[in-house]
Amino acid sequence: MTENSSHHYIPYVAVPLDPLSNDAETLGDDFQRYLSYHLGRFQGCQPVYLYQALAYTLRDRLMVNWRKTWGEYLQPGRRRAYYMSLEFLIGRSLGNNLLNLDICEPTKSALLNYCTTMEEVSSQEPDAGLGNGGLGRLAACFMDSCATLGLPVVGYGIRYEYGMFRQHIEKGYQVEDPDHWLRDPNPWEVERAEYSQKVQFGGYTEHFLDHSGKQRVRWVGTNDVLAVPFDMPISGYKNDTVNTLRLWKATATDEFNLDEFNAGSYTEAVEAKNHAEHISMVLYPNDSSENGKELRLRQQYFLASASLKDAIRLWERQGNHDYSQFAAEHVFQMNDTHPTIAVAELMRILMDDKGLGWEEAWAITSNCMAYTNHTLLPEALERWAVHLFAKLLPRLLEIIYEINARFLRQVAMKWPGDTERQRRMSIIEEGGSQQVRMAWLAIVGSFSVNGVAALHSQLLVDGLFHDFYELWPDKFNNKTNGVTPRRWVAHANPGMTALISEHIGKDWVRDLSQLEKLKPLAAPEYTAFHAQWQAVKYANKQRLAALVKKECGVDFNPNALFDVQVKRIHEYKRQLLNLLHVVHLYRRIKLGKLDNWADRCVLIGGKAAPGYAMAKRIIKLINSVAEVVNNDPDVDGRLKVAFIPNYRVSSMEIIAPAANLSEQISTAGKEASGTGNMKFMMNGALTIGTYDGANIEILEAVGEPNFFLFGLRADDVEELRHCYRPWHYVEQDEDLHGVIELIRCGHFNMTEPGIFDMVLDAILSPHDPWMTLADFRSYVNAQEQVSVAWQDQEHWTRMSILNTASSGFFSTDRTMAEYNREIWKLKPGNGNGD
Ligand code: HBZ
Repeated sequence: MTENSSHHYIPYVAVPLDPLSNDAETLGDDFQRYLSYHLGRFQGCQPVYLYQALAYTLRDRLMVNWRKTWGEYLQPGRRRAYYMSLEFLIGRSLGNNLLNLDICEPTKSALLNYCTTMEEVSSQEPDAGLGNGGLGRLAACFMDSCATLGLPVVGYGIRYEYGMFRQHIEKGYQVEDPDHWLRDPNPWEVERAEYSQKVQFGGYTEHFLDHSGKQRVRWVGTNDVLAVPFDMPISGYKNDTVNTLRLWKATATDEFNLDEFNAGSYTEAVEAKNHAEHISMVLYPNDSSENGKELRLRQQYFLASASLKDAIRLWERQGNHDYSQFAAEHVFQMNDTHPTIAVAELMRILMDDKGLGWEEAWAITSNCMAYTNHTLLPEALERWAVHLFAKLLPRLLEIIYEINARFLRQVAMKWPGDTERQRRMSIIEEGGSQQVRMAWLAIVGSFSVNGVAALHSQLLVDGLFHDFYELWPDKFNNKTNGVTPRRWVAHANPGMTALISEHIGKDWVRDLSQLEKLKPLAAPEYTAFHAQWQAVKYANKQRLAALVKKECGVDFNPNALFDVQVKRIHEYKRQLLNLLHVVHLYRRIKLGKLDNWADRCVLIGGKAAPGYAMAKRIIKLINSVAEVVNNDPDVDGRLKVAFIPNYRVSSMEIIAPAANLSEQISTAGKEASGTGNMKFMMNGALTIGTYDGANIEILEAVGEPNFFLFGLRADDVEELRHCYRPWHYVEQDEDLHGVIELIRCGHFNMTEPGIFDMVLDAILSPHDPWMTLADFRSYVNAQEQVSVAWQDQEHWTRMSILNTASSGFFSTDRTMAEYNREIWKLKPGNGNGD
């Protein structure tokens, strides 16, 4: 059903919605009503229904403000931003909404009658795993902060039926299981079929003269798919604001089916429905390389097209038709290149559907698109084969060619005769088979291009984007990432939250810079505060230890140093370097070299892309080392190693508050920003890290004495590349030699000989782009400083407090305020962003 289809609207007098009471009794009544009248559960039921009943009870409490917030944002002339992202890694919503609505306490007491706990109920909620890693989680944190700041920002994404795969470990190997997270109804979403949009694929174009003699184009003979929006409420923190995340589900259009029905092909018609629904069936699980699959391009265009049409619908519904005002009232922030086909799609809509000329359409498009880059890795830069475009999106390809032709004329004017530069800057890459360079399309079509940490943004303009920077220096800017302190501190770490609030008040949750006020409390004389700080961390470690026991069967002693690396498994993130250190510690135990020893529990977690063989083998190596170390009687509890399966948002909520040491050890210049580093810092972990991504800004904020820095810098890495000789390090370093030999001789894979040769070969190759062995010595030395520092618990605690106290900058409230000040320029609503 589309808005202008034959289904008509029934006007009715909107009933004023009264806010619902939030006392324990009313909450309990509503909860009970949902349980029995809506879900049909009477005496005794599985806890999942308690979760659902509670979620509906909370959703009711968001409705009044949801409606009010929409109303405010839809006022005529009000400028809005749309965050377009193929990924929103939301995790669970229950705990977060309870916090934001400020009804944790009455809800807890309402649940008392049901012989259950809040933990049990909230653990029933499946993670909304609609993302791979940092990029998707960042989008979710951004949504939270925009709501809290009252910024009129709508998120547009895809409602994948299957989110990020679930990982389990069999005999040490990763096994992927489908994540059918929507098997049970999702109580948070509201389907709005009346706002469905049609998205075209395939077909061909016809050029014709319209009645006024103007050249026009129509795209015909297409297979259309219907995009149906499902809205999720995004609550602001105690500010009566509820923003919207609109996720599109693909279904077959009625028209599509109708032809088939008429031809008597009932089953084919149903098949067509199936085919259409494939578009939103599954999230692609690659976090750093493109697979070039047609379905992925379909997803990208599906999102871009449906979202732009929806934004235009909203605007026209307010009575707007004068497109000269469109750019003044809209900004589309593109999360990486994934949705950048939006540049060409907006051109198409403005010209073909709205009848605007090229110049006018281009002025609008290039003034309302903005692009965020999240990676410098060449294998992650999206390119699409021209032939695929020609088949799937013929009209879009024509437009991209025209954008490119006009752009290259501009390049030729600025640098006459520089054909090499034209070749480099062309949106169409020539060569064996032509490719569309999506990042170039994004840059050419946007008024703002940003990186996600200071170093990353600098490297972009010095390297990859240099030609474009020379042409348009003012387009490029930095927006250092952040994380939301609501989920990552107030919700995940209630013990620390209460302790902080007791000393500096509660306002820090919405103004994280206030954590600075903790700094004086790090002074040696505040021993009672330090003891409380330690006690909170200890309790969090007990909670994590219980999880590790349950998931991995490994005993973690909460008195030991908890040394944690959780993130996607990738060679550039160097889980291998961590592992070489673990093996080094193991050898030290075996050799009796126990000077400055600190007992450690090393926790590693993360998913490997299913097609990334090396990453999968690294997981196997971690598990194999863990098996040997944990079962060797000589180790005697001094060292424990565990790989936590199925690492996801909800596991991080247990892990971050319990970490003592945060491993951020990527090859310098390769991690665009990192955001896990910020979650750990806020929760009082110390960082061991390279001079990379946002680590640099973390180091500057907390000061060198409170950070364990090691390794090559980005420019060292590039210099060394020409003359990298990994064997040189092995020969010069007895410890490294011993570690490599211990792995090589099969100590960790007695029953599966040779399986780790590929891993060793990779790090021993002079072409190893990640230069793991170059940083080994410096890393081991930094780890020794960690162990020494850990011996002095009082000093460690002071450093831990200083890390939390210095983490204010890394709130996405700050990040969003910067996007708004420098890119979006929106007027905040009734949040606290005024
Ligand atoms: O984005 C990450 C960066 O690696 C990390 O450094 C940064 O902090 C974070 C937020 O800015 N990038 C990703 O997470 N990228 C992906 O997940 C991805 C997903 C699909 C792709 C390519 C990359 O096709």
